This record gives sequence, structure tokens and C-alpha cells, in this order.
Amino acid sequence: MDASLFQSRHEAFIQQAESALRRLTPTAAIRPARLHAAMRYSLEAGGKRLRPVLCLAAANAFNPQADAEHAATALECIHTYSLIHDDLPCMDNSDLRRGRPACHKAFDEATALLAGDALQPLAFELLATGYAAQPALATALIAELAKTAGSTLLVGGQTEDMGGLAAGADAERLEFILLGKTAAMLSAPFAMGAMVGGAPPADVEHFRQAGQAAGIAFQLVDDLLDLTADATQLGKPVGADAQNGKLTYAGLHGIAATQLRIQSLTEEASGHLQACKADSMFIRELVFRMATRKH
Ligand code: GRG
Repeated sequence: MDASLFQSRHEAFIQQAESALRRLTPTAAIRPARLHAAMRYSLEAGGKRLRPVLCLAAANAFNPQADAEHAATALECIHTYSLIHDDLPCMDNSDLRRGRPACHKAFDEATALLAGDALQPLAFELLATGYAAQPALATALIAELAKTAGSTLLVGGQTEDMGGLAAGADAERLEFILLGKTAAMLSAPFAMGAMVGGAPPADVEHFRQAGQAAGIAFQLVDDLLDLTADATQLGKPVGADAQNGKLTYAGLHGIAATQLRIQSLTEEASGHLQACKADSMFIRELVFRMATRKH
């Protein structure tokens, strides 16, 4: 895909995601002001918006019968809650997020905990109300996101990751962590976007699988960059995973094997997307760029 066409479509999706986020989530004008200010502080902190963009683009690849903005916003709410909670002293204990003080530093620990708590039901409220006119779609979206955010995937992956290398350099446990902590929240946007796009169940499954492969690749690239990138280019210190005793694919299997797996996962994702009756050109390019990013 032509680079400037990709760029302009990407920017348009980011703008759509951010304007939906501002429109669909409560501001500090609503009581309790401090809680809503903390939620908006983290929601507006300006990440890459990968999950909402993937959701909007997946819907767009089909023939959407409903707007994908509620689903895209719900995904960013769950992602943002997971970042807020991950930064808390009882978890990763990180003072910075997206280049700014983490939520518990900008506010306080209790407020950050509650902001993360409140973002979770907000996500499901957005799905229930945003797709009320299509109850089967609303139910399918809620089920997809609930499963993704639950104890076998996002929270489960985080749980198993907390032991780090100290809990053993176990390849099977690493796959569980990769699937749960990173890939699930990148697979859900593909599946949810396809559902909103009115895709048949077989294509929703292809999109789900594509997202899972792209999601694992995304984390593997992250691991590689931590080992090999230049700190200035990466915008954060390198070698942090080893220093923090993290169990990573590159640490366990080596750099060459990680590069090969990224390539094969990217091909797998592309194969799933191409198997569908959909215009998947933009989303395939995005998957390729996720796998070849340098920071
Ligand atoms: C607290 C239940 C719970 C889960 C936390 C988000 C998370 C799980 C851990 C953070 C550490 C980490 C590397 C997770 C893997 C997922 C990931 C790469 C998150 C960062 O996603 P980006 O790069 O972030 O899309 P932005 O800031 O751009 O949105």
C-alpha cells in the first residue's frame, strides 16, 4: 500500500478514535470530578490508539451496519484500565506512563485504582447501549471483550507474568503470558471490528486468529527492541526486561529465533486476513508495520 495513503488513512482512524473517546466517556464536569478527571487523564494520555484503530479498520474492511466507535472506545477503556493498574506500586510500580506521570502519581493510589475499576464497567456499558438496536451484536461484543479481559486471558496473563523469570524459564508458561497479556487485547479489536462490520462467523474467526498472531508478533518485537534498540530511538531505557527479571521470548529462545517467529506470525496473520471476503489492505499494512517497527 502506498505510504502516504496509509499515513492519511491511519491518521483519520486515530482522529476518529480520539474524538469518539472524548464524546463517549465522562468528563470532570460530572460528579465525582476527581475520579472522572483521573479516568480522562489516562484515556487522553495519547498512546498509539492501536486497539481502537484496529477495531475501526476491521469494521471498515467489511460493510459496517453499525458504527464501530462504541466498540473502539470500549477497547481503549479496558486497555487504559490495564495500564493504570499495571503501573500501581503493587504491580509494576512504574512512575511514568506514555511519557507522563502515571495515574497514581498524577492523582493518588486510591483514585488510580478506582479510575481503573470504573473504566471496566464503562466499557461494557458502551457496548450494551451503543448496540442496543442490534441485541445479538451487543451480546457477541460483550462476550468477546469479557472473555478477553478475564481471568484466562488479560488478567490471567498478567497473573502468570508477575512471577517473572524467578518462577522458571518455562516456554509453555511464556506462551500463556503472550496470549493473555498482549495478544488477547490485540485479537479482540479484529474480532469485534469484524462483528460490527457484519462479517460472517468464519471471517470473524479469521480476523480473531489474525489478531492473535499479530498480537504475539507485537510483543516479540517489543522484546527484541528491548534487547537491541538504541535507547534514544526507543524513547525508553533498553535492557529493562533482563534487569527486571522478565520472562521474554527473546530471552528464552534467542534473537534469531524471535526474528523468525515474528516473520512467520506476520505471514500467518496476513493469510487469515486474505482468506476473507473483505478489503483488508489497510489492516494488513498495519500488521506489517506493527511487526517491523523500530520503536
Ligand atoms: C493489570 C490486568 C492487568 C493487566 C496489565 C498492560 C499490561 C497488562 C501490562 C503492561 C506491560 C506490557 C508490556 C503489556 C503488554 C501489552 C502492551 C505491549 C501494552 C502496551 O500497549 P501499547 O504499546 O501502549 O499499544 P499505548 O500506550 O500506545 O496504548
